[in-house]
Amino acid sequence: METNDTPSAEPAAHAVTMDRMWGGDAVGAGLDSLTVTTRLRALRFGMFVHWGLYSSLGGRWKGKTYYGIGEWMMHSAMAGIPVAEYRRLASDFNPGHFDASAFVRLARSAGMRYIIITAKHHEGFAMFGSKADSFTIANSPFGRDPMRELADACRAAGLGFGFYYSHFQDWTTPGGAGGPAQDDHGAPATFEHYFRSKCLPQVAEITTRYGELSFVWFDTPGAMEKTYIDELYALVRRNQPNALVNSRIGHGWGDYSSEGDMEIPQANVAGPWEACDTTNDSWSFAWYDRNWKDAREILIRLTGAAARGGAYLLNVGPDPDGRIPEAAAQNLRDAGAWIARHPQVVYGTAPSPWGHALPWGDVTVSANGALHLIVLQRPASGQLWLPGLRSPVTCVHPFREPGARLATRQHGSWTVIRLPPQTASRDPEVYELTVSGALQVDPTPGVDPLLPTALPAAFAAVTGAVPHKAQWMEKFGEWKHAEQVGRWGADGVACWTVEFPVAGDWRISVRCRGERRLVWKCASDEGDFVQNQQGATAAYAVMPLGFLTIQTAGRRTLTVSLLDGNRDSASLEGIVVDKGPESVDRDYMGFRGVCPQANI
Ligand code: FHN
Repeated sequence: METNDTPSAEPAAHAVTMDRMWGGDAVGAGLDSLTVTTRLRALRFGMFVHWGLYSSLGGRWKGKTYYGIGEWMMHSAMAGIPVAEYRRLASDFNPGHFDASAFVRLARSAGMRYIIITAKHHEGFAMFGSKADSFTIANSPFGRDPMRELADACRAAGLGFGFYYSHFQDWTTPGGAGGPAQDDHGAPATFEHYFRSKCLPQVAEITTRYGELSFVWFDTPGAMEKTYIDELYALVRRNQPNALVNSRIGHGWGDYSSEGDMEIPQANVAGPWEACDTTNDSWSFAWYDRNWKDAREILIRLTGAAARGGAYLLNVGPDPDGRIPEAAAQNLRDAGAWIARHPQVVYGTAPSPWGHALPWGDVTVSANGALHLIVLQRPASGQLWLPGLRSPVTCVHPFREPGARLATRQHGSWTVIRLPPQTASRDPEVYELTVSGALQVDPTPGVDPLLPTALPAAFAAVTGAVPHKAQWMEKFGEWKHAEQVGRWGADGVACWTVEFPVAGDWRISVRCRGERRLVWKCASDEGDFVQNQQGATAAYAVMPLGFLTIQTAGRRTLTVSLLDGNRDSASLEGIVVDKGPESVDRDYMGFRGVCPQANI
């Protein structure tokens, strides 16, 4: 993995490298896709645990703090710890406060239905005793088999259980990717040798010793040849006929796809998939990292994943004593309390028929066809504008008060719902809406009259410029993703088809980055346009262009072009449409792959 601190609109080398490292997200060969989708949606929320020797370092080596994902401490991109010195850490590894039942209790109270833990990460240290290698927890002062303790505790509590295993990268084993190029006798080390002597035997160990597994989670297949992956997948399938294998095994194998790290997609994703995410900014424990996602953010991201059709695997990093940091635990418990009050909104639901988040929140669908409107940002007026619902509404009520029917009215193609008075709680509100007959929705994005509406680049028709997912790190290994349009030709345009509920003046802002100054123009299909010059920096920011007059409500197109500025640096992540000062937040984001309001 390469670092790149400079965001660029270009398909940066490191991003290409990382896509290759992740092995792509297409799965073509594996268990039946529909069955896997149903299983993942029923589970929906899982606990990821990054725990290894690196946890004892916690982001610090020889008194110096290294910022970034802590499990990479050994790597030259972080502290660059020599192999022999790193291996010696095992003789002090003693996370004596590890308590598997506490992990399981936390997962359950968070509403998580499965746990996946690192059996071996890129450092090469096995968190289980292994006949294939001596660099294991069995040879540490700790001496216990925490994998067995956790597997047993999960089974007793009815949670799914699975292992993460780094099959390609192994930095301390000769022949492993990133590992020593010579063996202990000075002979050249081959990947073939590492694969046969360590990877395969260890995967055999974890898939035969711990009972039935729900998951085997591989990571960063990188340049591994297909024959190795074929063999590995076959081994897992033989030993664990029902375990789900993620797409990061590589070469299109796997039963479901893993999205990029820390990424909730903006549009519904077909087929079975899972997002993996962090509770702070690092997967493993980092002493300084208190940038916790609070319960609300966790719920926004979880419901965002559910509304896009996927599962959400949220990580915790045990501290040097083997305990999950209390701040993360408390946020998880708080999120779990909300989930316990709204289980039908989360588990087993189908994705939003709109295919994307709405300006005020998101939608999941129950098996009986009821819509759950998850309100993350309540309009001050208490009116919720729902675009494009074509089926007649039979009833809308607060999720937990079936008897309290809410008034609705129709405004063109919009259904307007009068919400009950606001409570003091910041928790997402949920309303259940039922329709008569089959559910029919026009997914065309609607411009909300009361809230800023983000129109992400991912939903634009683009010509003369290049739509591309930019990926970059802010701290080492902390990935950011942006569906954006770059490489703007002189004739380049990004065009959105949208529904305007009312005529009038609408402010148009661009969310962009680039160098120096950029001149953007936004035109409507009615002929009005607004253009303006704005400063651009390396970070995405929302820049207002001005007010555009929409003469006739209804279906309109908005077309954005770049009139002047450095065309190679210009990157457009989308536009924001709002009514002006009453609904303005200049820092309005809306493009982070979660609900637009997440960052207001
Ligand atoms: O390199 C690893 C990283 O340490 C972490 O395990 C994440 C989790 O998805 N996977 C790899 C990077 O994508």
